[in-house]
Amino acid sequence: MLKITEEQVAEYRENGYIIVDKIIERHEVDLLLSRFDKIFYGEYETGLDPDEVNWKHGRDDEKLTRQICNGWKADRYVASVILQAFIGEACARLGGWPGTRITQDNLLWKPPGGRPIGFHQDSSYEEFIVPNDWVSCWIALDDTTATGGTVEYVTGSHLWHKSGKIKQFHGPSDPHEDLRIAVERMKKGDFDTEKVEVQAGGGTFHSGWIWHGSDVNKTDVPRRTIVAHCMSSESMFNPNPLSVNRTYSRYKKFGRLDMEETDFPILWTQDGYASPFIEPYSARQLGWAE
Ligand SMILES: O=C(O)CCC(=O)C(=O)O
Repeated sequence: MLKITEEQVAEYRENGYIIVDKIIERHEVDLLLSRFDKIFYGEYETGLDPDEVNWKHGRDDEKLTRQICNGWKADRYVASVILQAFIGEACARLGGWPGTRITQDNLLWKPPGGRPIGFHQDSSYEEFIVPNDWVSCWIALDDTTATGGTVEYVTGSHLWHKSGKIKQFHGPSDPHEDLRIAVERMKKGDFDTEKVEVQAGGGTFHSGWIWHGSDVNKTDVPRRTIVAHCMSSESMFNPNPLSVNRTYSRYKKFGRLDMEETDFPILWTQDGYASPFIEPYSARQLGWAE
């Protein structure tokens, strides 16, 4: 079971990400791959749509990187892998939090020839949360290679200024457009990037403020990934009406800023708590309505 060390915390603080050889087991990788085939074809095990379906078979461009957010709500097999306490513990340790909630999972599928994801800072998209600081656990479901459109980080860029949303997230012809503007603003002459090459089951943890994206998949095999985008267990909705998120602010209750565990479950806290429904739900003993 993954345990984050002091050295990894120091590396994360300096670079904005760490690479980990193994996060989940091979049988969990195989389980998720078998669920990808269903979810991206619109077959939802719980009967509930994921929060975001940015690509659907037959509806969208075959060359786009396919993306679904909060697949765990649609599929309890996905929940059984991505809602695990050790992922929450690792994120809390890296983020310096007392505990971890999941904001959303991301299922990503870049086919051969699949187009880029524009370079961005995740937390710019999380303005509806206070504080909007994410730690994300990015897990490869295929072995990744530099030419295979794997994720790429701009080392140390989590310490740059906070930019807003980028012009084009999905399939831009110039994935570095907004990154270049950030680089000019920071007066950075040059900077280092790292393309993540790991075996299936391995991956990374990255800061919500690190600049990252991914290029075209130039290989003849797909690159599939699942990401747990996590926040502090103490996060609240942003009371600023200008910070509404069209999908996730719908979970805010009238007159309240706290977040419901049903929508944003707690994976782990230092006091030994996790949302009690996760285990029976992942074990398929409970359905959504229960
Ligand atoms: O895997 C990718 O191509 C991008 C992933 C990403 O943007 C993220 O995990 O925040």
